[in-house]
Amino acid sequence: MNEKPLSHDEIFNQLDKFQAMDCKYSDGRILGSMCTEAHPIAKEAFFKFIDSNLGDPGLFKGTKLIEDEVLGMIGSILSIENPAGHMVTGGTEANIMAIRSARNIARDNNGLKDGELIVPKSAHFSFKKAADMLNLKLIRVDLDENYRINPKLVEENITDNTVAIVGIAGTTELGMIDPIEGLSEIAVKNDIHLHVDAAFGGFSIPFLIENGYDLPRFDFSIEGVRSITVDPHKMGLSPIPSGGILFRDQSYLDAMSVDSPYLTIKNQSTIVGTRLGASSAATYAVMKFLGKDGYARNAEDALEKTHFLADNLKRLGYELIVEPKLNIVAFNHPKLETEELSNLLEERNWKISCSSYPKAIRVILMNHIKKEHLIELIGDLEEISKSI
Ligand code: 0PR
Repeated sequence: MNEKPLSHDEIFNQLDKFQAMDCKYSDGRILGSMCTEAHPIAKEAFFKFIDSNLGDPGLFKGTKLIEDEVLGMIGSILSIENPAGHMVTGGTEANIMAIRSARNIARDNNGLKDGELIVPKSAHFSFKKAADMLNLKLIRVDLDENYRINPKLVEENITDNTVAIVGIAGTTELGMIDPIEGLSEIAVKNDIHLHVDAAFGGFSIPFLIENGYDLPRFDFSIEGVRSITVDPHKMGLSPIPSGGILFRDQSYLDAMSVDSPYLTIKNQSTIVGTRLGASSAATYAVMKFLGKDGYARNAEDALEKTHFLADNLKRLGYELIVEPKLNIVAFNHPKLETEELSNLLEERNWKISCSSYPKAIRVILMNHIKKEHLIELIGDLEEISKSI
């Protein structure tokens, strides 16, 4: 560390050099990110609340009210009036909280020791972390031909040790929506916690359904759903870190609360102690600013770009893994290994992400990818295809 203080300009010159090495969303080259540039009003609100700490909410009563309002607004799009929950750092923390609550309830009510967690093969790796941290055996269930979990296989895997079943509304790799109603029937019959990971789809599916799109429901209107993850820092256009975890009622938070004697509240259920108020303020601002109409438009624009890309890929002879349901397109070229195609695109300066199951190039049509970027991408894909 430097002995003598540096000036503001010196410091920012240094920081600028680092920042120049980063990819920029606005270049339209980042094809595999679920995060995007936050909405300007969300950034403004974020900085306004940069010092507020929801870890000690008695000191930041107004910010705590903002968090509650945000949860209420998210609840209103997920068919629940008074959800319990928290704004957290993202989908990982939200998923860990949901599974921790389910595990604690199974442990406290049934004396459970060797818990098991059932997830679809398509589940995000955050559930591996949850299983590891919570000492649960992870049971990964096979998918159907449309890459969704098969509720029958889930039922076959239930044992006395099952603490929770997970369904996904917008899978990380392909954007598929699991049959949550089917999972709910099984969860209710067996009295098991059903958690829905809507980290990606939570800020698009409800608005698309309301606008007449034929997509399955996944929310609290389904009896067995006890908790839902929704990430404002993905399709919600809020800055990183903004995640959300909603539970059906307060008992799920109580199941994992610990005493926090010297704080202004006497117990705490979040994993993180000191935590941002800024994320809640930012999410509040962008949700109010866009309203349901704004989010519906955002989701529909993303789908429109998705179909534009998918149609052109087919025209050029590329093969889609599956017809997109949300704004993710996964594809291969019939004559190239995924890795070869990925390298050819990387050579042309595209920032590529590949899915693992099945192997494919995966493009997430977030806000920062505009039609003009897609036209350029399609041009490169056409050249590649002609050169083989
Ligand atoms: N659940 C689902 C369905 C997800 O897709 C993700 C992340 C998570 C949970 C975990 O969320 P956090 O990362 O907020 O904890 N999905 C993306 C992924 O891992 C995140 C991402 C975002 C990856 C931007 C790359 C990137 O550039 O693929």
